[in-house]
Amino acid sequence: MDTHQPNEQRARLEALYTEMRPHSLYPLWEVLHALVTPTPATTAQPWKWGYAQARDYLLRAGDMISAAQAERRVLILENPGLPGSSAATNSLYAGLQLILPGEVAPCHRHTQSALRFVMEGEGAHTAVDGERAVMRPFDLVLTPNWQWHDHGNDSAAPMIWLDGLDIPTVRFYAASFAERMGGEHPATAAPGDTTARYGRNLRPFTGSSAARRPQAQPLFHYPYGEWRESLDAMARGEAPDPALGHALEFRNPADGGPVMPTISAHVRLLPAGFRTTPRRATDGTIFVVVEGHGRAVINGVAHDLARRDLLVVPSWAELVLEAGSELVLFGYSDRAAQEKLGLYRAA
Ligand code: 1HN
Repeated sequence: MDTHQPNEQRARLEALYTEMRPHSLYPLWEVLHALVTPTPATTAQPWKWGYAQARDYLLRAGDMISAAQAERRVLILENPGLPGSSAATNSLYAGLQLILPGEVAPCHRHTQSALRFVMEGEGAHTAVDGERAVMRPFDLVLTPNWQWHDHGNDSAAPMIWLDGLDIPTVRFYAASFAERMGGEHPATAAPGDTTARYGRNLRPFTGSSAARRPQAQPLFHYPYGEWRESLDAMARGEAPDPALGHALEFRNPADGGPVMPTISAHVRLLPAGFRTTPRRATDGTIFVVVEGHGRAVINGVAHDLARRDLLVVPSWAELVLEAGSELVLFGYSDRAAQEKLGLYRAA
């Protein structure tokens, strides 16, 4: 509103506000510009978590509390600009989960959609509705909305992965439901069965992907070996996109769209020495450095990137990526949801 008001008008308005407040009534004209901003406004901050430090705290927690006791032994990567929210961006959550040899993270399901991106370790598994995905470094594994899931580590080493969930989104809609089964889901299919049926541009001749898994999200394991090879082929075949480098999105084979209704995931490769042009997008993004080193310059502030570091780039922050060596990144965001809602923009 026009802030040049006579003192007398101001005093009368303030008196009116004071009278209305107990009745839960407020003047829009005092807040309109803060509600409807010309460009995205968020208190979320750009932030980088060094992997070595986070890993050290996580392993220390591993000495103090079991996976069974904790239900999930996870360190939340909370955005310093969203304190108390357990959120990395306005809509998404990120955490680092540790599962030690012999442990089981008990079976449960919830309306939050989740992805796992393996940081280290090999041979532990996530079971989705009783089908195991045996996980290797930098594999992507999905546990879509309302699917039973448990984790176990039959290997001899600790296993750590990044959890990405749409917890703040589900909280926004007040649509959280959860159920606990405990223990491990009884086996329903051999490990790799879904990948064999849906992961190679095939599908069963009869039936639909929804018959296999609700909401037509059959595939839940995207191995590193496969996506890395695709990225490499792309990098050999053409010049990088100036703003993105070489980028590939993970897709749901049932509809060709993003991997889950609320979360999109992608990988990108920047050749050594490559520097992107500045780019902004409305989808705040959480990145993992899979290979190489370099820098992310976010709103003009540089963050050094080393292998396995984690980075959050909030909505509409200007991002420039610089590859010191060949740089490979994994990223996830709420682009999937924003596109459905007609909100997504990039510039
Ligand atoms: C969850 O189910 C997992 O299944 C990890 O591993 C982290 C954070 C909040 C709510 C549910 C998991 C989670 C979670």
